Amino acid sequence: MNSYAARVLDDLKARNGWESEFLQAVAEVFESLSEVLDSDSSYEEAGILERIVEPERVIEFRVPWRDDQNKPRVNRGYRVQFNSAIGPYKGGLRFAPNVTLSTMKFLGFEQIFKNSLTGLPMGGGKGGADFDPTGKSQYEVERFCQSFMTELCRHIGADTDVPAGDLGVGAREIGYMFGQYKRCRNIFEGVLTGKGQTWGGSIMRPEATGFGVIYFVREMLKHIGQDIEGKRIAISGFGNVAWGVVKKATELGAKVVTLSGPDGYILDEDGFNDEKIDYMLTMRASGRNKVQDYADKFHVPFYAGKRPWEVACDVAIPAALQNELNEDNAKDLIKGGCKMVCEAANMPCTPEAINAFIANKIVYAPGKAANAGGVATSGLEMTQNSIRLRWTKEEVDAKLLGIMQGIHHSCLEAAAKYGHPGNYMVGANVAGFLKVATAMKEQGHC
Ligand code: 2IT
Repeated sequence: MNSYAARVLDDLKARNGWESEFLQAVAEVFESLSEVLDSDSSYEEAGILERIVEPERVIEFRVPWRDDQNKPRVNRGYRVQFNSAIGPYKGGLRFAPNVTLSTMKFLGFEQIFKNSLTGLPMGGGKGGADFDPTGKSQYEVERFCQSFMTELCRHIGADTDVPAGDLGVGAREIGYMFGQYKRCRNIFEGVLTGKGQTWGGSIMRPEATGFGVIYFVREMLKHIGQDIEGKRIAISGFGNVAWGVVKKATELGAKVVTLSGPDGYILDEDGFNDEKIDYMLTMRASGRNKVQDYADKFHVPFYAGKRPWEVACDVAIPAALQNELNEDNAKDLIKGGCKMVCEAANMPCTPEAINAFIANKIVYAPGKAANAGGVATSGLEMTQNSIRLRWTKEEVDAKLLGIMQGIHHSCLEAAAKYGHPGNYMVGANVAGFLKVATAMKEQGHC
């Protein structure tokens, strides 16, 4: 690692030692920046790294609500407004029991570079709460969302900070939060993305993350002279991102054979059809968080407590959680003949797993490049809200495809220019960083 980057990282470790996910995300980016920093001292002179690891603002707040038994409950809410050098803060809200400030900071940090890669004017932010939606009633979720937004509404706005969904936050939660924002602020504006289709939401936003991932996979395959048709794909998760991945992969003639949940994974050798794809939505809406329901319904094998990476595949797409795919899983994939790993979740592969892929010449794409189609389409939703127009499916899809092809090109170009041809991780980190760092330098020491 470049000595300036190493110094800033050591200092961060000394001060933020317990924020392990955040430190992991920073270390990966800094590692990738070696050649950039070695060849140009202006980043150090402008103190870019010290500033870029420090969120512009962190908001942490109490979220009091009552459950269906009228029992008082309290959760911890967050919004990390990380970097606004190239646009208003933009990024999702995650409701999950394991959310900590470290989770929010790692996701917010990743979002800076991801949003930069889309080419759209969006800064980086992330938020959420340690609220567990599993088993909660619709009314509990509604009361929680209203309480959460009662505080958050004073910190966000269409030109300040535009949240969206993430794990545990879908169209229903965005609806409850938008309604509460409007009551509190008396403004109807594009303050959240992933809105309903009749009140400002962009067509295709629900599918966009997964579609974008498959567009990216197709570009990577094209680059090595291959076609996506006929490819056997193993994926993890069964939520919004996995749903979009399965839908587009199936449409393009690939065969997805797995899904996973906290309870284990299912193996469906027949691949997916419309009924099975729609059933993913039913499983998600049930709030049970169990993928075994799929196995029971379609009579396919279920492997309790296991990960899907032991299944032979051509392409693996982790679409669930950070650090869900470790070195042992990576070795299983390599043994099973996997040739490409494309991250649909944020930071799902551990650093050891990534090293194993690169050492074994597996084509590996980081989430900040491959899953940027979601936030990119959020950016398109913001544009439509600003111009008070609604684009057609064809218009949005064409723009999404163009953005994913643009990201693929930027990654390869930056990787080649800085001495790591074909390395999508280095390429994504460098290309994402350069745009933000240039803006920060031009805007002075702020
Ligand atoms: O991780 C992500 O990029 C998201 N959760 C989507 C963020 C957004 O603002 O659409």
